[in-house]
Amino acid sequence: MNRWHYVKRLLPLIAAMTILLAGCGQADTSTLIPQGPVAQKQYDLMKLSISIMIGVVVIVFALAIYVLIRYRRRPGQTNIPVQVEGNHKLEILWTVIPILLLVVLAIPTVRTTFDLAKDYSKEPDAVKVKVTAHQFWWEFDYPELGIKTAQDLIIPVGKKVQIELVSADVLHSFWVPSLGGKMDTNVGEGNINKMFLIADKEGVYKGKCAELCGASHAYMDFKVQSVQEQDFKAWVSSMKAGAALPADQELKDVFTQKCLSCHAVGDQGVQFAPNLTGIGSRETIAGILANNPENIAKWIHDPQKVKPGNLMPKVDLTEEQITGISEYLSGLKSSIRQ
Ligand code: HEC
Ligand SMILES: [Cu+2]
Repeated sequence: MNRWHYVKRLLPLIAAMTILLAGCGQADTSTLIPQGPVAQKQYDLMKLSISIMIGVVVIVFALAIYVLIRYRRRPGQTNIPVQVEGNHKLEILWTVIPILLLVVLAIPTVRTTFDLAKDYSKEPDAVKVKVTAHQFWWEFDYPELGIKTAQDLIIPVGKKVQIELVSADVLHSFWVPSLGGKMDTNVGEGNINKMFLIADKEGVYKGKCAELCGASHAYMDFKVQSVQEQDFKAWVSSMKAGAALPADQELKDVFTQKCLSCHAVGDQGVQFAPNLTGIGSRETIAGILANNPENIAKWIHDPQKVKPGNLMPKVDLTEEQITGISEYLSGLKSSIRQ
């Protein structure tokens, strides 16, 4: 079989890959479509380094192909061509050029690295958030504002959000591709990683745990939602206003006994599991299910089926109680997505 036959057979695959991969970009999840200055700087570095690498590859390959053709062994040739080993000019050339390329790459890389490592914890205007990663959910604590939430990180547009990262159990990694990251969350208060994010526009940006952390690592999703400043303030007030327990006395007792032993609603309960204040307004349930009463019920029915290995057990409840609690939770709105 001649060699072009292989190339012809590969062509459709290469064409299909090109089309498929070109379709990857989505403004809410792609590092290639940055939505804020941090992501933009990271993207600029990627562009610079990839351009340099492409330049090197093209030139080296062109030279190699030229040499292969130009100096190939011709029919009847028996002598060895002139050798250039130890040629000073060439050796200096191919030492100096890579050094120059590395300098060109190093200057913006070092500058950006220091820029992005700035700590705005003392800046009054920055919003401070302490992020705690858990198997398999995200806790967002706003110490200066006195609120705690989970799964959806709400931030004001255009403001610096200074983030402290810790883990409650194993190593995780905080990554919002279109805004910035990724950075590990370490175990122990002595080992806090810091970073900041800024969102240019209003929007919902998908986040991921980027470090294999257990059975449901792939489901450890979260969102960053950026809203206008006044909407952010309204959200903070609505979260601080707390939330009522179920109106029905029986449901209230069941919920208090069986759920508030781990969860919190308003100022009631325990902070072991996601704080459920405002859960009715979140994008998702448990970070992955669309937010509606049916999915809340599905979650309560069997949390292990949705997210294998997570720390919420199957709670013994009647069908009626599950429906009642799901509707109650669905009604726990914050000022976002009423
Ligand atoms: C032993 C502790 C525990 C108990 C008891 C418990 N949960 Fe959970 N719950 C968790 C944990 C841990 C998670 C986070 C799971 C994950 O996403 O990995 C969770 C998640 C949830 C979520 C999703 C939260 C979110 O942020 O999207 C809902 C809703 C929920 N629980 C409702 C309930 C209800 C209702 C009850 C009572 C019937 C209950 N839970 C009892 C530990 C508990
Ligand atoms: Cu994780």
